[in-house]
Amino acid sequence: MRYDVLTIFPEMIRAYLKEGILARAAKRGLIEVQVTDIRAFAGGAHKNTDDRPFGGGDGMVMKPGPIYRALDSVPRVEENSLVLLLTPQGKRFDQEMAWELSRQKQLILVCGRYEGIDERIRELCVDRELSIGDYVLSGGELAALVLMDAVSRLVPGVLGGQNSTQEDSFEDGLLEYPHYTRPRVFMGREVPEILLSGDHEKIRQWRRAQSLKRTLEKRPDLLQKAQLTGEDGAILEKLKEGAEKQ
Ligand code: 6GU
Repeated sequence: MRYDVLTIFPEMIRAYLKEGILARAAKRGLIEVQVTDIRAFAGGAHKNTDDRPFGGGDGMVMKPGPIYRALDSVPRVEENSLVLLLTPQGKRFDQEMAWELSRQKQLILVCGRYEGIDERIRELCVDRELSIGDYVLSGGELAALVLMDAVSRLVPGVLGGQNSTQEDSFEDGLLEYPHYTRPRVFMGREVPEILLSGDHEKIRQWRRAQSLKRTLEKRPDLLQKAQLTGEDGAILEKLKEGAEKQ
């Protein structure tokens, strides 16, 4: 996977990629991140990348020229490599979209700043607009990093264990079960007995039930879309009965 990130704050992107899973993935050649400084494509003595809005009003708008030329400078791995604009107006990014994007060879991410970017860039150059949630960030940089993180961990080989993504929250539409490591007793609190039993089938059942319980308690909205088995349904019924009795 190759990412090209267009931004007026290249160091914001580079800083996050210096450490952690993404840094390791880049070192191993599983992902490549090229950061393009939009300002390098701005004209004039001041290299302005923004200007006042036609029609008046507060705030500044990112000029189309620098972004257009920056996009033009990005080598396309495929003829139809996706150009994504990060904006709160975009479609909400989720795990399903992360999987879909992880199958691309190249993602070109345009980080908007200020009040927005000139509409003609959206019309001429952008394939899709994405948002990471219903709140306003000062720019698309954090959103681009969120997207690259979520997508990269789905690229084959980026995570150590092959199964590590399958058990993640949201992969089957449920939240993850609780995790424990040593010591067996911490501040007087013991690790659930069953996890020490060595009975893998029992452990699997306990974890599944915990996932269902947590999802019911914390994110009942997720249960509508979750992939549930008959066994899951029975567990949920019991959990709901228990809740009614209390
Ligand atoms: Cl992608 N950009 C900005 N500026 N704010 C956001 C966002 C993106 N997603 C949520 N809020």
